[in-house]
Amino acid sequence: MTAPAKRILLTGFEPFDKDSVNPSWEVARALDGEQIADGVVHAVQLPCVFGAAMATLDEALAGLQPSLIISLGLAGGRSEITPERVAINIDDARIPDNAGKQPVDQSVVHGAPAAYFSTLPIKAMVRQLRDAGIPASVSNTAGTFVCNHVFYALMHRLSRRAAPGVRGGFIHIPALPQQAARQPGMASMALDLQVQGIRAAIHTAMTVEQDLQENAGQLH
Ligand code: PCA
Repeated sequence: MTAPAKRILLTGFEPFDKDSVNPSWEVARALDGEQIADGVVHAVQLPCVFGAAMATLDEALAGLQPSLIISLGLAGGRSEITPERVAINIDDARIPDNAGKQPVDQSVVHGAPAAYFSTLPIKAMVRQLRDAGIPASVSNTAGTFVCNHVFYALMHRLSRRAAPGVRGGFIHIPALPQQAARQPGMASMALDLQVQGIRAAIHTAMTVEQDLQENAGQLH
């Protein structure tokens, strides 16, 4: 008898900042139901709202009991797929979220640690993507908006659960060409390539135990 497939939770965000599309949700829903390695993808859309995004994530975690959790978000202006290294315990919003909230210097989780590292094999993912011809780099900041908020909440939850082998983290992705066409000069990546990249990243996270020890640092 074959073992039941593991559950992979893949989240994406609804559009924000008056946009009509968010590639993070387009990628997540394109992969929904797909089998990758020995897991099956379950796509869940998160509201781009402080607090509510965390609540929706909590529901999905409780309902699915996934063994891998990857949250995706748009990083407008980035040209590469960027697995994030670290989530920080701060909400500091330059623009309002979709409920009009704009917190300044508030903790994501009061009294919790300043930061958590991703438990995804971020360097192995970047290597895998580059080898497949897809631009990728490790990012050392997920910002201080709703993406970092969800990333921090996810890592805080995982750090408090005795669930060995459960990994999680966050990947920022570029804008879609249709978004860049409205903002000339903005970097973009076609949806197909983004989907291919996230599929490869998930496969790496499902199959590579130990991350690579290769340089992905930045001077500033
Ligand atoms: N990107 C935003 C929030 C939602 C999204 O897709 C961010 O980087 O915080």
